[in-house]
Amino acid sequence: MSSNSFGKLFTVTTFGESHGPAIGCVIDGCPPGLPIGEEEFRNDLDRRATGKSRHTSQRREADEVEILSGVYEGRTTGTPIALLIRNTDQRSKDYGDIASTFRPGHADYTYWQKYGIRDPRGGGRSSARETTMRVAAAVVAKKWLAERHGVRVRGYLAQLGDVAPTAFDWEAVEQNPFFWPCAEQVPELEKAMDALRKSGDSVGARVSVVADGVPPGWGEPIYGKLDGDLASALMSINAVKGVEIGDGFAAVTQRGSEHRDEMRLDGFTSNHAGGILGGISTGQAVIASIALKPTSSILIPGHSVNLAGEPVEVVTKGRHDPCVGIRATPIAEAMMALVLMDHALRHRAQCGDVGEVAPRIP
Ligand code: EPS
Repeated sequence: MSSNSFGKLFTVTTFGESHGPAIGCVIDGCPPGLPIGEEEFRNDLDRRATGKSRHTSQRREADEVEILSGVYEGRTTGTPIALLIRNTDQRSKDYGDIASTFRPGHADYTYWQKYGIRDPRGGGRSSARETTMRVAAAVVAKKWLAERHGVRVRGYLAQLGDVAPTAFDWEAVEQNPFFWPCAEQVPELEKAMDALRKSGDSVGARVSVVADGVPPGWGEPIYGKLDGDLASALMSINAVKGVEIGDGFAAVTQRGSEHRDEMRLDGFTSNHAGGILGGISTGQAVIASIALKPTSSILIPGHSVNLAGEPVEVVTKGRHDPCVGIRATPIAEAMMALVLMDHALRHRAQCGDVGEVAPRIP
């Protein structure tokens, strides 16, 4: 299967299936000398993992990273970094019926049509399990971006179904299982999710990611625009159906006088553009949002067809997330970090000698 790699100078290839023995990735192009240890993967992998609250899939994976290559005495060597995580909690019998049935809203039908063969266990390669390795690879990217450029990539859940945050506080985001920026609303969300889970249905979500500290100049017009690459990377996350950069679709009803971010010597007066103009970073925060569809694996019976070409009724068994968006914040951060890392190296390769150009708007 092709297209399991992305990036130009900082490339990431992931491999593995949800119920196979292991998942993994190979990162190529990482600059040498970056200190990195297995323990540094723990935090972000735990933030993304299943089974951490009653509001997500109850599959319990240890998600222990093994660094197989590319790191010597705790520092990257510039050679390919191979990371491996063994799968430990597969329950493939839940997928017995799925082997001969296409779950509505899933990749079952399209994988079958494309390849004529598929691994149905846990969704195989199409499972969100694969996103573990994106988050793992991004631990390396986040660390380099922070150390080399002071870039910080953070995300939050910006909408859950029809509930939107009524206040915003970055401090609150890491203190609840939803990555929700308003602590006061968390009990309301818990109640809504408990009711949803009982009903057997699912709901969509919106996740926003913000990268602070990105210097001006990253991104390559015309076909390697920073926003173009971000959109592609974010859209590659399971269940994502929409991507916005900055104000995104809200720009449709705005006037130019409102949308353009006026410039003063002491800073831009707004950031409707999401920190990118002409495909190149402005030096403001880079801001992107994604829309995640409601999980297709639900307990409510639905119509489908089976391999024999007969109409069937499907009820999805297994340990599924009633809202995949709840675990998507670290994944969206990861894709933003991987794209920024790639573009940092690409900018350095072509324009590293240009240096700081005056005037620079802070
Ligand atoms: C997933 C279905 C569930 C989730 C899985 C993603 O798998 P299973 O049915 O095998 O329990 O648990 O997520 C993960 C294992 C993970 O690490 O994210 C799906 O259909 O995408």
